[in-house]
Amino acid sequence: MAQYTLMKTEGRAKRAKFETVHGTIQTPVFMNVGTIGAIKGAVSTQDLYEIGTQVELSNTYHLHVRPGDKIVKQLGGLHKFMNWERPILTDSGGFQVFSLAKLRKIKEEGVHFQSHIDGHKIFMGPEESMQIQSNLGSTIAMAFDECPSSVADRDYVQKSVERTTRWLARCKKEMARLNSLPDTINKEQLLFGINQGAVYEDIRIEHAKEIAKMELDGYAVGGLAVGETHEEMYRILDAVVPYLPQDKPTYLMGVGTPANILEGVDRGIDFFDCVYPSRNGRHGHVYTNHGKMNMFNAKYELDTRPIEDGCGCPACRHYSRAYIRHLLKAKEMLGMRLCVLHNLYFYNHMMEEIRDALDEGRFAEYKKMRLEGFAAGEQ
Ligand code: PRF
Ligand code: ZN
Repeated sequence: MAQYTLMKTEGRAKRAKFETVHGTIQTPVFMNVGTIGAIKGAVSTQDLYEIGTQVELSNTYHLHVRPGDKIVKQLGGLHKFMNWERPILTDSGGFQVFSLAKLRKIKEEGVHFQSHIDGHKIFMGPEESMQIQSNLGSTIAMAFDECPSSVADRDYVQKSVERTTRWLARCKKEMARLNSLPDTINKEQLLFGINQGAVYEDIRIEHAKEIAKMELDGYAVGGLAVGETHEEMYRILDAVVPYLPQDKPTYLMGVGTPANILEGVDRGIDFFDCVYPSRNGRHGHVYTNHGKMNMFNAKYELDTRPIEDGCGCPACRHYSRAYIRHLLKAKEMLGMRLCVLHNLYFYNHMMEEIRDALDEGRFAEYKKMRLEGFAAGEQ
């Protein structure tokens, strides 16, 4: 069983450690997104060790469709397959089915849909999602949920959330069964529940109270960063996080910008994940202490400085802005790769600074300094 130890608080912000069978996670943490079992942009697991990644995140749905979770199990599980020894969190497939798959039909038993790769019919419910995640052998499995649209009406959201609660009970039961089987890869697999309820505070709070009773290993807030404003997202977090168990990790799914993360930490979130650093990096957009830079910009043509002075990432330690711009313009893969490495390092490093600030009781000051820096704009 995993052990969550709260080491320090500042307001609602938490500084903790989460001990798992694949090692200890220091929180607050930013998980690096490798949907198919690799971070997009030609980033290897050796790179991840070098840039300080603590947790890798992959997706149930994608790995089920290709190469197939049974294949991954035959190869010894996802850790062995991708040669990564630290914790892995797998998302349940719920969200991806809703955002990617074609022709989906939601029923009490689960979701019928078509693969986004070749259109073949797939059914996924709570049990199937748990079975796939068990085959992958991830450290943390996410519950199978429905993420209603941010503009869904109240009646729909209420019914959807009630179904998500019933699905969670089925996930818990199925995981207990799978963890007790002799050939299960990770018999200590953990389960995080997911709070939903769109922008309706009362539905969210009611749901949080329900899932808090279920004694899960951690609690996520899902259904945010799906089109609502940042202010609405912060309002929901202010309302709901206090109802999630304080002695368990909290996870804000799919969030977000560096500023969103600082605000999330301030509201009691331990885990974050987002495609922004890798996706933006692939487009030549890089994060700095003074906002984002577009590396395609002509003003970097003769710029011999690194992306950011003093940055310890592999791109900044060895290459100039001028060279990276040239690579990007020539569509050379190394250009993308260097921007992705810089961005992931930037996020991982910011989390380390956040943890240090919390340790030393100066998070409020750190947050203020960071937000002012980001607002300064492109240099
Ligand atoms: N549910 C699941 N995964 C998710 C989300 C969700 O609501 C989100 C919402 N931002 C991102 N990833 N299962
Ligand atoms: Zn850098």
